[in-house]
Amino acid sequence: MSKKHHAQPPEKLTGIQLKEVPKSAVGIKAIKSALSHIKDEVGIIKGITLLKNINQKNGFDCPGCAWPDPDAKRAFLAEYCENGAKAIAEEATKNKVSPLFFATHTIEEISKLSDYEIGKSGRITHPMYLPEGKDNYEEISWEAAFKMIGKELNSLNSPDEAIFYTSGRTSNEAAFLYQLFVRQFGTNNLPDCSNMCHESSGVALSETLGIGKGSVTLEDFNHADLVIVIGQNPGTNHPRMLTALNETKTHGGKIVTINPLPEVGLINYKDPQNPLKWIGKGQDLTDVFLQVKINGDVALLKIILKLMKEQEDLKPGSVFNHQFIKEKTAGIEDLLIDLENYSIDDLIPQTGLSLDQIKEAAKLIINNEKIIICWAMGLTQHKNAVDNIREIVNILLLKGSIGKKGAGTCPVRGHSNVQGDRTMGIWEKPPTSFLDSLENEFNFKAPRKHGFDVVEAIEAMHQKKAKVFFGMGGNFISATPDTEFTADALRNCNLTVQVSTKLNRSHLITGKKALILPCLGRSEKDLQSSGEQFITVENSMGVVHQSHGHLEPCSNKLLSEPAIVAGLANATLNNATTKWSKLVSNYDFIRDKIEATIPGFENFNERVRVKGGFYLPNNARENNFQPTSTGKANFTLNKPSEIKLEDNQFMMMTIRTHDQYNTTIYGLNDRYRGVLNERRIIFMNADDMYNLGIQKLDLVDLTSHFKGEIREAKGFLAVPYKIPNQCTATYFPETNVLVPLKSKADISNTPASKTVIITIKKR
Ligand SMILES: Nc1nc2c(c(=O)[nH]1)N[C@H]1C(S)=C(S)[C@@H](COP(=O)(O)OP(=O)(O)OC[C@H]3O[C@@H](n4cnc5c(=O)[nH]c(N)nc54)[C@H](O)[C@@H]3O)O[C@H]1N2
Ligand SMILES: Nc1nc2c(c(=O)[nH]1)N[C@H]1C(S)=C(S)[C@@H](COP(=O)(O)OP(=O)(O)OC[C@H]3O[C@@H](n4cnc5c(=O)[nH]c(N)nc54)[C@H](O)[C@@H]3O)O[C@H]1N2
Ligand SMILES: [Mo]
Repeated sequence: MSKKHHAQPPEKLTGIQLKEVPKSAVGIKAIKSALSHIKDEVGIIKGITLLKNINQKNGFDCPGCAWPDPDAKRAFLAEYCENGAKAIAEEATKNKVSPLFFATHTIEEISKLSDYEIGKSGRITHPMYLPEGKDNYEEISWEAAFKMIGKELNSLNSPDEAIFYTSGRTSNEAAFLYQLFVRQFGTNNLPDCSNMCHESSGVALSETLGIGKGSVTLEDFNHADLVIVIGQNPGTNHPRMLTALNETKTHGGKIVTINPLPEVGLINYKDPQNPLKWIGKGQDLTDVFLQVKINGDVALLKIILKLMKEQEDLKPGSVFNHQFIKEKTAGIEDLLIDLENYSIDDLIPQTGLSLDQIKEAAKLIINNEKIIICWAMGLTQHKNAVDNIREIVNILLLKGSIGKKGAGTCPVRGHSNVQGDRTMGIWEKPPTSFLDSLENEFNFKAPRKHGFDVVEAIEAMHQKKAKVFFGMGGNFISATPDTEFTADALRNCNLTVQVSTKLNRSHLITGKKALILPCLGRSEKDLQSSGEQFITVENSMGVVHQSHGHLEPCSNKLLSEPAIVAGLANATLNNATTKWSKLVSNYDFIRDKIEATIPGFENFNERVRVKGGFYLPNNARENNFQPTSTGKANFTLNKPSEIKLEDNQFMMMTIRTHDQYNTTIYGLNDRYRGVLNERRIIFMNADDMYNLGIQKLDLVDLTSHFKGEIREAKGFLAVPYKIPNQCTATYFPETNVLVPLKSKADISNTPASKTVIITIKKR
């Protein structure tokens, strides 16, 4: 095993300030915050050019989130948000991590820094190599790096001993080439960040509706009677979604929010693109707020289903859409019988709500037909996460609220191209039809055995069944659960390779040997032998469009991700029939191959050149559920949470602050929750604090409990907050050490990082 550098951020506190929780999100403060990040990281002149180009039809796709851009009108002040601006500032930063930086800083030294400090060191400028037994990275040529990887891969006993991870920023072109290379090498070991993110949504939606993606378009928000936002914090993570919710309200629709926290962004909002609205009261968004307990959602949704049925029984035809149910769905009888097994009285305590509150929301569902339900990690990262999402689908199906204007499913994706990566075949469980078509087009035998997902990959490395880890983007050590276990897993590898833009902890927790391959970012020009290239991405609503970088690359040693894959393939595969270098010379050639192998990409090169891009086919949107097992939309039977807390135990959800992008820490504030300059905090209910004798800002240690195992994280400040009792919240990655690898969602295998059972001890 290689040397043990620090896998977790240091325990050091940074000087907390608590402020009142703001009453409104976005507005002038958001603009000020965006400009200050841009000014500090990039400089003002370059910064303005950058902001002008984000999400414009001839500009580049914001690397922030996957929220779609309007089809027609783009905002006058440019289509970005505060957090998009921060994402850009982070990528276009003036700071550089050069070979000199690595020569003068040991890995041990860097690993003692916080993730905030590591990230601020800047963009990586050269390919770097960490030889076995050394503690400093050294410069290496691209050629030597590729050769080393090729040699290591070819010396494995089986291709299944290598793992090829992907994070969701990778373009369609890079992702397609990458999975092709991995399958030609001979494995389906293609875990990706999706395994920790919306995998539960994909599983639930495929089973019930025959497509793993959402069904609505942005336009639908203008027509919805009711939008339900459950388990999601768009004010921070998808700020441009607030504009869509505002449209719903302007058109007379209502909004129900279901969340253990009263997230400000959902309560009230001031349009950043309309300076006249920066002052004054702002727009109230949420009509009904249900402050559910963590993991109380199935119980809550079941009560709503029961209330719907009660009303339908009283006045048949007044609630359910019988024509839709009869023509389009299967399994309603079983659902209605199963509902009888539950009583509202038994379910209520799990929700932490009163029946009257729930009735208010149920009434809106009962009385309206065009309903959109949006969700994110608050639903997908639990043991019964798939049940959460199937229960949502049950409600929509009873109402016939799918496949029509103003209605449908809206899983709000995270990374800007995570959905596209899956479409391109970044999947450890590829469908047979996809592999068949790869084989036909590229004349090779594709492996058929399913590969490892993220959790299985960690287990395999820990058991030394996998020996090479390759990361196409992302920050595996900090994003994954069970930090110390995962660190040991990575240390067991012979070689770990990270394709990255910025320095992160995954460069420090390595195998015996390690490589860093620096790549171009979204905002940078991508020059290949035939000239400047653009890439394509797919947003959360299935629109495929171009992204074109405008900045000079931060170093002349960077390669694009497609070029890195080609280098890798040329150095690894013998007798390759695929002309990798030719494909990379002009990305149109890659797009031709995508068109030839993946349905929905007809005339890809032509259609993607039309400004704004094109929609991929979506059977659920078209009201066709043929692809499911029954050929119809399926009702399902779902179970409420089975977690029983002991009196001294708490449920902990690990969430994002307003100043982070997953493991990239932009700053130390969580402005919308009134916490400044500190990340090591735990939000607690004030009564719970009183009962434990804990006062505001007392220092506490956390212990997680799972099947007799314990894990510890020390040194967190207790912050009283409006959160249901026995519920707590902390920030990841600091508390990932408490998330047991084996605590994961049924079927989707997603780490249950929103239901960590902990005890809290005052220092
Ligand atoms: N600025 C910024 N943007 C981002 C990201 C980022 O880190 N920063 N990350 C991107 C990625 S990859 C993703 S996946 C998305 C994540 O977007 P979100 O899912 O919004 O992110 P989280 O911070 O995980 O927040 C989860 C929300 O669910 C609530 N919640 C937790 N547990 C439960 C529960 O049991 N029931 C209910 N009803 N609610 C619950 C929490 O209170 C919180 O409001 O954002 C993307 N966009
Ligand atoms: N406890 C807990 N854990 C979680 C979550 C949670 O809610 N709670 N959320 C989970 C979720 S939803 C997700 S999606 C994962 C995220 O997991 P990852 O996708 O692995 O992590 P990121 O932090 O998004 O990756 C950031 C790194 O990507 C690199 N990068 C940025 N841009 C580019 C680029 O254009 N190309 C390349 N090659 N590299 C680039 C930079 O070096 C940066 O350091 O984390 C998961 N982990
Ligand atoms: Mo995500």
